[in-house]
Amino acid sequence: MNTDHTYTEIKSQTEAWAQAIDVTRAALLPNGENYEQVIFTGCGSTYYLSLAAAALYQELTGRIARAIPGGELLLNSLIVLTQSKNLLVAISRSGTTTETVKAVEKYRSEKRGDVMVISNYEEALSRSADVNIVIPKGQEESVAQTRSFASMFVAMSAFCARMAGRNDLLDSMEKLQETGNRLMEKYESYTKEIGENLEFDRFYFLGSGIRYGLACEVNLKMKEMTLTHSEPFHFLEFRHGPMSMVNQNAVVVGMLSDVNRIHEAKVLSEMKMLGGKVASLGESDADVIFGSQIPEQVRAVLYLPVLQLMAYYRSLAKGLNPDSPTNLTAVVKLNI
Ligand code: F1P
Repeated sequence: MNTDHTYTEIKSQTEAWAQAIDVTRAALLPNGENYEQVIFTGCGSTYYLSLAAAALYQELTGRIARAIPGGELLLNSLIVLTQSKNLLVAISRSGTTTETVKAVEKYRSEKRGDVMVISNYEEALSRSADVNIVIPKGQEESVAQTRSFASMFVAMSAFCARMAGRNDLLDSMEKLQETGNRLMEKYESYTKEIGENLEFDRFYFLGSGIRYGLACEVNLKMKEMTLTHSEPFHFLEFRHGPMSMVNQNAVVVGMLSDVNRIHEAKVLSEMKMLGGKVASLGESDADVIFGSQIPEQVRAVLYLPVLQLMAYYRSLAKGLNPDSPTNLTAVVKLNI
């Protein structure tokens, strides 16, 4: 049984991050002022990426952005589409997921606005786009997205920085590659130990603001690769019911921000008091310390590699194959 692809893809992902920055720097981007709203769409991992994208775009540009799953944009488009001018950003590793492809086709046929695509493969979806960002170094053999997701996440972050006219943020992203490599080297054994501990039977990923979409994504990794009960929450939401589930068997992963650290760290210390195993990640003063000096808005990809490794090691410890999750295929193709 080959279980190496996921590991290799996680560990080599920072090269794809670098390519994502280069490609996005070189792209001819539209003027954000031409649109009343930007809609980010995708399915599964790439829908979660869309959630983070909409939050970051709106935070940096001050203009309206929202996220919707590809299937919802296809079947219930009126919940987001206005008659006014839209920019649709479709995100897809493969570029061939039926819901995303069909949603873009419908949007185009209804003349709703321009289309941008972020992908790892140059497929018809990308070729038909008004703006096309392709990151081949993010391509993967594995079913679950790791390197691909992170590469598209970096491209999305660079896109938002450029749309906000923040070249300073874009420049600071050049330090991501080196920091990501350092984090994997330093914290792989820490994350392995938690992942391999099968006394834990439930994982909660807490992330707020632009980090919520990432919390969703790492929760998905835990489900797909390890078949473990796992859920994402905004930090303060966790007190409103979910914390009933915390006991000695629970891991609570906190993706700490700088801006709201006091409030977030308080939630984590309360969960520790309830007996949960807490693992925190942040720029400083955390179990996994970034020490990157990269501005908060464009360094969020740094949360990913160690948490992907946690899922990878848990998958192996449970005797599963991380490269091919149960019941899943790399692309969902439907006859719609
Ligand atoms: C989206 C996706 C993946 C997921 C699964 C099925 O694919 O939902 O996120 O892991 O394997 O497909 P894509 O549109 O990003 O290629």
